Amino acid sequence: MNILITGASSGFGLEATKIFIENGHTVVGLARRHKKLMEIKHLLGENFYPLTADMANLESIKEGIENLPEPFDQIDILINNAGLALNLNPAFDVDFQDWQTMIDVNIRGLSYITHLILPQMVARDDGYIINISSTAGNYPYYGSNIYGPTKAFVTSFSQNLRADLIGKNIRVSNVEPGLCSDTEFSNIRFKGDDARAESVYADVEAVTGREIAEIIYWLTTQPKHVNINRIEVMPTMQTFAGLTVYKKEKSPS
Ligand code: 8X3
Repeated sequence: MNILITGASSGFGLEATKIFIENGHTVVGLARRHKKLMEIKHLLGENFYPLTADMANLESIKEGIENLPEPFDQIDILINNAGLALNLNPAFDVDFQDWQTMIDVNIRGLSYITHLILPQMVARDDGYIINISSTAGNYPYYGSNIYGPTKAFVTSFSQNLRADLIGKNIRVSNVEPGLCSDTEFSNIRFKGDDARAESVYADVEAVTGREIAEIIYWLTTQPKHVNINRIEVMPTMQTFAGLTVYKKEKSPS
């Protein structure tokens, strides 16, 4: 099978790329960083096709997809993995530009690439779309600002794709990871403050990027008539956000 993975240069995307190639498949790896993609190609060989494109730039996605050479142009599985969080501040304390970037990549780019690929799957009556959402789309938490809502969109979009694809041999799964280490997620969220990023995972046994990638691969090994709609994954050391209660300051007696 040929798999298109967005955000293939790191984290879940890179780990999933390796697993699919280890299992004899071909992968089109889409990412912004050309140099990183070339290093991955050097490592993984001719079954990996590097597609340099920016998920925030719809033209670059279109050009890349429309110019895929054979046999990489038939996409059997689309893994919409690219996505990011910026900032851990409350909504009133985040630049609108950060919101815009999250909306552009997590919603606009993801929808656009799906819109480009879906018709070829429908024409073949065969395909699989795996969207990488987040527990942040299920449970609001302080500082998630617009990140969680963009992931709530991804979850809702997966469900609606399932509704629209009834009767077709096209599967859709929504993967909802919680706290995961070995990715650049927090380094990007904190804009290069690596010490702060590291502190998120200190003293916690988080789920690893490889473990999420193995779950993604497992989904694709299920019989074709079996659709795993949603799969939510957290480390045992994480649980749901509590219902926050604000306590008034005690007035001085
Ligand atoms: C990321 C999950 O818990 O780090 O999608 O916000 S969390």
